[in-house]
Amino acid sequence: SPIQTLAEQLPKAELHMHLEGSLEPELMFALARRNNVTLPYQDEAELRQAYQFANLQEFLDLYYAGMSVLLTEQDFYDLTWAYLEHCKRDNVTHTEVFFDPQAHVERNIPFEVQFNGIYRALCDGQNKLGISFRLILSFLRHLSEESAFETLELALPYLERIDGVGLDSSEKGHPPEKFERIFRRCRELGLRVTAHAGEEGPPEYVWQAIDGLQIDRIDHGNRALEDADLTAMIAERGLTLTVCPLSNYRLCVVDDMKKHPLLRMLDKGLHVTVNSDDPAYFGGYVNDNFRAIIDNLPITAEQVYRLARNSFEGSWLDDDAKRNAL
Ligand code: ES4
Ligand code: ZN
Repeated sequence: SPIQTLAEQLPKAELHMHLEGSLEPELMFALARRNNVTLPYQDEAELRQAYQFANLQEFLDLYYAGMSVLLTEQDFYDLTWAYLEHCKRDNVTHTEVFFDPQAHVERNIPFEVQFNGIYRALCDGQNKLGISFRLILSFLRHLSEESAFETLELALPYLERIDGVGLDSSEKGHPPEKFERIFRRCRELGLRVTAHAGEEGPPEYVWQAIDGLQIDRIDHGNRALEDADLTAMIAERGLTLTVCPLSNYRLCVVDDMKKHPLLRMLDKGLHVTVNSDDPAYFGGYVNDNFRAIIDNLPITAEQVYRLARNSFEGSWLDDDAKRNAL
């Protein structure tokens, strides 16, 4: 359709993508062979069969298991490079990616190994593909505050090359207030801050992320819609929401793509963007997410433009780069 072509061809920024969630089954098996890691699946097809999730935790269990093949700097490079090639295809010209260092440090992969592979690929993406980037260190909220502080300590030598921090993993039972001190410290260090909030957790967690963590952006934010005062405040402040349509569908945050709240969010004046979250697990990259929306919601060309513009405006590019982006 013309509107799908428009969405595909517009330059876009992606603001919510977990690098470990871009590990496609083919690369997972290739790295397993390269590293002599045994996967509990016969082949790629059997692994894909397992990607049926009733909630966030069922996904996270497979997401952490899948990472077991990532051992060397080259593995992290290959993972990141494969994602950047998808960006190129989708005309994603700027990307702000998360990585989960604690998930690898726990497996005895040094921070330096992870960082060097990821960062070298991102620089190659900038130089060879023209894709600008920001790198976001995400803390795992199911782990302790102490573990987050230890991780920040490991990251200190790299902070010139890390733009912000995030908060991800199991939301229920791990409210943002658990991380107020580490987020304050990160802000004092000059880092940008964002957090997953209101994906499965209640509106109260979105309030806490905004007031307690002082976030610059909200990852997901779907359940903010349950609280009219909260919704109005987010619109008033112009906070960007990084919405992930296919993720929402595959994790049963919405039970039908035709009921996805994206257009309602736009109508309420929220600064919404479209993102892939964990593209290898949820059925696709940025353009696939636009297609899911366009095929299921009565979206207009103006709204597609708005989403693309929001993606750059909500990014952590400087004002000059934002103006030149679209
Ligand atoms: C995630 Cl979809 C989602 N939610 C929370 N944490 C995550 N880590 C990777 N994907
Ligand atoms: Zn996410």
